Amino acid sequence: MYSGPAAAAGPPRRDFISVALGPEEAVGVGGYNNSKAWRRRSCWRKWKQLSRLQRSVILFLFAFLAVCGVISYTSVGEAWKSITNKSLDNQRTQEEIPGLKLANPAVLPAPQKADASRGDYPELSPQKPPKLPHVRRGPSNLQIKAPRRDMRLKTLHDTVKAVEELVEADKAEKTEKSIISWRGAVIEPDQNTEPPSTKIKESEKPSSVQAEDQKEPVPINERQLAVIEAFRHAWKGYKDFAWGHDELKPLSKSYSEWFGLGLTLIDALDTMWILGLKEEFEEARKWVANDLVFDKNVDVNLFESTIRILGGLLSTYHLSRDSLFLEKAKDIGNRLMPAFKTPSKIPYSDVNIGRGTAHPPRWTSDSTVAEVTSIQLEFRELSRLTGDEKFQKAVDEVMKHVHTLSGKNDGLVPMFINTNSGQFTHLGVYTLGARADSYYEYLLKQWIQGGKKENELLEDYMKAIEGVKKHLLQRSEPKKLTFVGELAHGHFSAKMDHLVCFLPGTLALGAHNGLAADHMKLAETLIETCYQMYVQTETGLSPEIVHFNLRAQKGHKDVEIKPADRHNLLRPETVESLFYMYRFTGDKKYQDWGWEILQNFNRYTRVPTGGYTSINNVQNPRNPEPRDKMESFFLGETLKYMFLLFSDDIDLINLDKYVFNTEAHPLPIWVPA
Ligand code: DMJ
Repeated sequence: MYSGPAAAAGPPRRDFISVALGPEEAVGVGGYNNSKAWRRRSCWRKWKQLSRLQRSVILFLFAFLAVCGVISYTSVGEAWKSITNKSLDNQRTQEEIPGLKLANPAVLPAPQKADASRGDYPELSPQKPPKLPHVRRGPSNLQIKAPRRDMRLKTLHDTVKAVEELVEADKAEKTEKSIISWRGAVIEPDQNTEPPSTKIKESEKPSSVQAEDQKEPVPINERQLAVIEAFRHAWKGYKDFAWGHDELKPLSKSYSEWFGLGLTLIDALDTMWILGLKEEFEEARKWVANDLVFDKNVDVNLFESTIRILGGLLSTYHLSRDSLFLEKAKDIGNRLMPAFKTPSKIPYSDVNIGRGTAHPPRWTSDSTVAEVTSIQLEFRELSRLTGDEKFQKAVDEVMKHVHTLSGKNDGLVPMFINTNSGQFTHLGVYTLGARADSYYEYLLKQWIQGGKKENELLEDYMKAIEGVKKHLLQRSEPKKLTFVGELAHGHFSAKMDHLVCFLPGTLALGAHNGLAADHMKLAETLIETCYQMYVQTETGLSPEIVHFNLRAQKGHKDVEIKPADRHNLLRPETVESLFYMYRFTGDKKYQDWGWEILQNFNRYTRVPTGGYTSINNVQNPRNPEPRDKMESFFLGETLKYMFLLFSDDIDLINLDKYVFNTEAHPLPIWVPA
């Protein structure tokens, strides 16, 4: 090695590291001497000639290399790779959605790419690990050769810490990979972020974040295939005649707009995921990426857009892990927030999502009780995912306020609430049907979502069910069907909306979560009644509203239908409850009942050129009077619940891990049972 003229001329400089050997030491003045003693002495002399700084630096380097060597032998190679992948992914995500930076990346699970122009999405194609140049496998992967630039400058302590972080990141990535799957296999929810206000204790961390082996996919059966066929037929109509619009008008081969936000398409996204309709999903995703714009001067109903759009996007995000859907959910969530700017904090019914203004309906300053109390699952989840508390705060405040209100009757609530005073209005009328229904549903479901800790919710739910038993239950003649009627100023009415048929499912869900066993008994009797609402009509399809006979009359069935009530809107509630009942009891009769209903939908509501239609008259099989409209919930809810009902795979949306919003969009339970 060349030592330069200075080294040859005088004593070596001591302010830099030099391991250059002078000619005498290198070869030895008296000729070549390679004895051990000579070598030891020579090395020692060299060492002593070094400055203190030089010695410290060499010692430090040795220590550094030794520690890195030991640690990296086990895991650095893989971890390194994972970090590199992650940073590549993040980089891609941000490049692909310019302007859409994650507000709180720290609390978000690692997002998948959100490529607006790309048609595919990661989980649908075989999962090949991305190729990384120059990264070898195995223990020798201690990447001292090619560490990241910033790593070279780290102190030993920092390095060890960084290595530990890499190991953690690696574990997290492995877990994430193991829980992403397509329909038919386990779909694990992403529960591993914390609600902003409640810290989940280490011991309560959901099982899904521990590595879980995936089980074999359960094959799809004949009935499920029939649901897929029905969905495809409905989708064909929507695609051909209403693409990107709110609802299909299958007879006139056109569409109707409500909010102008592609309602059916968004409502159907997670159904397609669950049914395994990859191509359809991919096409719909493209539309969301390229054409779904919320910056529009349009009034939307807060409740409907929350349960269908926000709920649909959130659940699709959870199933697909595609950050596109979360970004869209954040966008619509933010745009809905002006609704809460009222004197009482009880939200207005309508919001202009482009202008950021909100207002009640033209004729009143009241909001509907079910509407203001059935947006909580979605906004709470949005807070959990974004780390932004404002969403949860706004909806929790509504629940807390309603909890304290007077005007309830043994836990039963009136149907209206004033946005100025915050008080119930139109007191004295109690129903589990329209305008109150999902208040009861969301009491239980929020309690489940939050890990069964929010006692006020449970208290209100239990009280309300007691109120139902005390005031609203009656038995019909001749079959003695137990039904849920209504109470108006002390007068019982034997009227029951089809909407009430959500109740058996909700009761069963409560019983499954440890609530009173008699709730399950009640669920069993009520689902029989709901089924009879179908069986006792000429088409085998339920009308919108029935009146039960309280007295036996010759030639009369239990169910009476008024001319104004004999329409069927393809609603999901009975099928929804059948799904819960089958999941919790395993009694095949529930599947058979659902199968009959599907066949009757096919018989009376299917439009040959594509799509299904609401009908005006369930009592006339020869002419059910098609209404020329396919509601978005037929794809979002009815067919989804059908598919799940016919499945024997309890992990296909496991009810201990997911809670369905009122539009059948599954959201993760924060602390699963
Ligand atoms: C859906 O939008 C929701 O299920 C809501 O809670 C009630 N109405 C329809 C379905 O019938």
